[in-house]
Amino acid sequence: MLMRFFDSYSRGLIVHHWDTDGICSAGMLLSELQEKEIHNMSPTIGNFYLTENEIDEIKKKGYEFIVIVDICIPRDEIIRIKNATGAKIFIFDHHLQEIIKEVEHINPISEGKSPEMFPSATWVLSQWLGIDLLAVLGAVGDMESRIKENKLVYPEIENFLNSHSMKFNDLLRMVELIDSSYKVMDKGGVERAARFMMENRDSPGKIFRHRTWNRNSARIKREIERQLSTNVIEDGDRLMLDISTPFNIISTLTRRLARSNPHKTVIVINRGFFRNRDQIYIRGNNVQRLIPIARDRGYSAGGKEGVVGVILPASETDDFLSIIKTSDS
Ligand SMILES: [Mn+2]
Repeated sequence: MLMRFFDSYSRGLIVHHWDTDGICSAGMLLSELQEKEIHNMSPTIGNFYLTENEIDEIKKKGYEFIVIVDICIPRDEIIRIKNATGAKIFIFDHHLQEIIKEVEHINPISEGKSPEMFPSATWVLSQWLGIDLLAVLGAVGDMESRIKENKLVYPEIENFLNSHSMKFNDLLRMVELIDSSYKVMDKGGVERAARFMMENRDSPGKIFRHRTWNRNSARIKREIERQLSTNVIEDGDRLMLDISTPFNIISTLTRRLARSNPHKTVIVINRGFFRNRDQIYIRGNNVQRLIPIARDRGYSAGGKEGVVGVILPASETDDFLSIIKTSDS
């Protein structure tokens, strides 16, 4: 076994992100830990923590260890999981977070390595497990076509493509299919995907033909096109898309609009995703300034490279939108 971390344990749980990188990371670990009894789960889609009920369920199962992969759970929550379950906790991640000393925390980015070296959690795992289809898909899932500009990692992806007679577009299509479960909010589908990817890492044809993922992906595409063609409103330098959809497509919609309107600020509001809360995504120049404004108001807000996401009480959405509009600098 390559990963000595788990030698002394026989029963464990993998907790993974719901996107392609998380699913493929879980698939890599499942494959590596095949001789052990391993279960896998995703947090409730949208939550970067485990709920009280989820922790209770885990406690009942009596796992010896828990591996948390590709999901950046705040330190306090990690300690809570550790104390409540009594399990040995391992974290493999590539999101910037201070090292949590009370657990086995493996994160090269937190140790100062460049994000370019580790574009995905699968790439962190590949240090021990090698570069296979799952490792490659994780990197393409998180970076999309921008991975082509990564001079450290892309040559290895090209090697993989050449030796497997595959094209980059094949990888993009697989990512679209694997991501389709969380976009239609199918948590069970996300969890089954990890094992499916482990079993089919050498059969891309089976991935392309996955029935449910193809159906999901067609539904998502239709919904995205429908929203883009009917609901976009121009408002000076801004593009607004105010929608109500149960699908998890707000980041895709925001990115699509920004790509075709690079000089505008794009604001997408989804009022149909959570019961009493709304989602807002904003792309444009200087949008980071909105993060402290949102947090001061008690909202959950975060972002990276010209994009900000906010989750806020539905009753305050219109108020916050007018603040966004008047705080333009
Ligand atoms: Mn990731």
